[in-house]
Amino acid sequence: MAKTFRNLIGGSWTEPRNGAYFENRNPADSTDLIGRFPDSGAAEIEAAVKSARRGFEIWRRTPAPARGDVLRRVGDLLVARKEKIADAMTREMGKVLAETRGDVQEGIDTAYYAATEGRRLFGHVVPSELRQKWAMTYRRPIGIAGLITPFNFPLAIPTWKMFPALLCGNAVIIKPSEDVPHTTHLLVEILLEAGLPPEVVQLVHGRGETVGKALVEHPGVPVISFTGSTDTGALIGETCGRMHKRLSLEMGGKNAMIVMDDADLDLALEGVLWGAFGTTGQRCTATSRLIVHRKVHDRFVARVAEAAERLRLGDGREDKTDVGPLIHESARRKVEEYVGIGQEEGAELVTGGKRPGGERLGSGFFYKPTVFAGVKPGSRLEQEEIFGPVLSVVRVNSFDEAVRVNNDVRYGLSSSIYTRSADRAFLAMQELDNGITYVNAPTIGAEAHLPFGGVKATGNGHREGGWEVYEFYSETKVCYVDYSGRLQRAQIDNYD
Ligand code: UN1
Repeated sequence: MAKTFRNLIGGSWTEPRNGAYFENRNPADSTDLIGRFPDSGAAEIEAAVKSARRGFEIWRRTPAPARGDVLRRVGDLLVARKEKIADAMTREMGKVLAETRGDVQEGIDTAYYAATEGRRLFGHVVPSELRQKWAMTYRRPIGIAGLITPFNFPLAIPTWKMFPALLCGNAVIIKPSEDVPHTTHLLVEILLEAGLPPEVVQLVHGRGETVGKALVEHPGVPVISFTGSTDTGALIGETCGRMHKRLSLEMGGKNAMIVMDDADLDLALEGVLWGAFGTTGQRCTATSRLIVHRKVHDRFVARVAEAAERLRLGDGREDKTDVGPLIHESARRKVEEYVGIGQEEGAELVTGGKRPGGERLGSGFFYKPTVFAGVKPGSRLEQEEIFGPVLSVVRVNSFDEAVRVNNDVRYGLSSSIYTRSADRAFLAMQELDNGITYVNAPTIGAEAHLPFGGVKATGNGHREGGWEVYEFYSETKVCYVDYSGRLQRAQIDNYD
């Protein structure tokens, strides 16, 4: 019998008031039921906010280094359970074990970074324009942070949001994707074990349209952080704008790798396979477009297609597997729809473009790694996010044209260029209109201690990771202390 899981509200594991549950199944084998999770309603958000308020009053007064100590213990527990969590993550999400181990490692890195930030969280001391007066700033927590996370990085993304929010002294309510509730459950168990006061974290399972919406619309939740689609992000943005909430959005991508005529093609080949088909293409940073210089185009595309055909599909927990399944049937249908669109638009299907045959993969949501060549700039295949194992190749005549094609999409998360020319590499860093540019590496592989995010329809100006995210989860407070014993009027008394 599969286990029935609960929400964490008010420091204890509670059942949803409506008594409703949804099933969580293995995308590599949909007959494998992992568990049943609460299909909560707005009532759970109401209760979670009440509890988080109490948690916040305790936590905001806990010194930041002590908050950091809790996160250090969280990091230690993640290290100890890395293998167990990676296995559970692959079972519920499908990507291969090497990748889910990396996903846990990203959480570990984020925990240890947050732990040390507890002893920094710097403010400034600034000279005052007046005598015997100090001016300074410090960082204050904001209140309750509502966190809505996607399926593709089931551990790393919740940690990107939770750990900095907690380190800054906020209480959190997390609503993970209903496709990967188990991994967040395991993470929240660790937070409690590490000594986080129970009401500081609330875990509410359920659907975006109900629980996510209630969280975003609740007046008691002043901070929202969302990773997911640009359409949903726009809706959340409208609500948060109206309610004056602080909001961080991390949304879609249509990332390109540029391969110039002087590139190391062996290196670029490895890079594009990892960038396009790692996580079955389900990363916001996935290499979805390959922009190739005409001088190397034909031979490079032939090699990509041949190598893509050799990738072995399967259960991510088996050693031989290169590429796991898509997250669910509707994700696979979306991929099929785009393959159809590509063909209608006249792109050339070089490899893939179908479900694998045979019984071995029959009960999972697998799709063959797919490569389209002759993709036209401006076509839907070239412009729209697919979130699956589909690579669109665009042929270009020059560096300038490559840059133009890269930039001419609504998204702007990551980009990559393979070249041996230092001049071109630097020019690319300057001209490519994205939040992240890689030189001689694919569009994926962000590290936890650097800011992460994109421009245009990918984000709203905030960054996760690194040092910048601590600004998002805290408020700057300015303090002036006048020890002159008399009224000193700024802008007036010092210019008599
Ligand atoms: C995402 O796809 O949502 O750079 C995050 C990477 C990972 C994070 C991706 N470290 O691909």
